[in-house]
Amino acid sequence: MPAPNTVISDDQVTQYEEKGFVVVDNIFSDDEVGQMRAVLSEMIEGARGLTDHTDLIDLESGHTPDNPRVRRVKEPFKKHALFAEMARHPRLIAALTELLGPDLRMHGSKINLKSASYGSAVEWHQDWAFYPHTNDDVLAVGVMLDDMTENNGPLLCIPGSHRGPTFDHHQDGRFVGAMDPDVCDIDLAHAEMITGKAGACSFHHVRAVHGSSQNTSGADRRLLLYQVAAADAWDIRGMGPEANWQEYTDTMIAGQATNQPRLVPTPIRLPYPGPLKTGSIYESQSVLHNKFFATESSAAE
Ligand SMILES: O=C(O)CCC(=O)C(=O)O
Repeated sequence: MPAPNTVISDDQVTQYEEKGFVVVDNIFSDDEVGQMRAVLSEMIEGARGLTDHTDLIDLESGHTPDNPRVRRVKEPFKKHALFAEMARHPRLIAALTELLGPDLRMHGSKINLKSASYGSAVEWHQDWAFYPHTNDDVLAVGVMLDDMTENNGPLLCIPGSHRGPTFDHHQDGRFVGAMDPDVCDIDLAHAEMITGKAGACSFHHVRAVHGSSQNTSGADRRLLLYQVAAADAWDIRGMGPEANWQEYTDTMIAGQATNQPRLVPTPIRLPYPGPLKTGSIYESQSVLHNKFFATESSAAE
């Protein structure tokens, strides 16, 4: 494994700690990005003919069986050996070790396709509202499978929000996986764009407020998201990996598993009562009365 400081600098670690997010270039080579794109293409071939979401594929609202449109591939880490291998890539592990320590567990994974012209927005939220843990040494890695630019619906993140409250992600008494932009007490105008070249990775803290607009540009924005936790951060929902020791150990990507969670006081709101619509963040957010990001209906057709 390369020395950590050859992958992520001290300044980048400080930026992550202070802002709650950072981008590190060149974690993956062009060849590795090409391999991931090729496997992704194979995975979404099955969308033709589908009339509903599956446990692998989440469909855009404009999808038809003859004109397939995929919004998300679910749990690529578990569903294809390449994505399990890339999660253990020495350069990625070196960066993660600096940010979370040496013992690392894959909590979940997904690929948001955000295709050119119509790829869906993701409303403002904190991942912490979905899966609070016993401590907040938890983050999401965004592996850029395309260049993520200011035009193709990049991640937007509010600096410093990882040190603030956990906002209400409920509407009419049910979890909807999004904050009401008019009610939450945070200045969304302070959002910073997270951009980078294919092969770069973003790292955003589990409590950081983030979202992204619809992709109305002509360029795809495929983003592989690995949700990584320090091994001693345990999902407190009771449905998490702690209920299954084998799954917990199988999802370790570096270091040692532990049955001794580290408890750190943090602001927590549980995602209960659960969402009316389940399956993905897009589904749970689809019922929102007050959306921040515009949806161009022509683009979604
Ligand atoms: O793909 C994006 O732009 C946002 C991803 C995200 O925040 C999520 O899927 O939870």
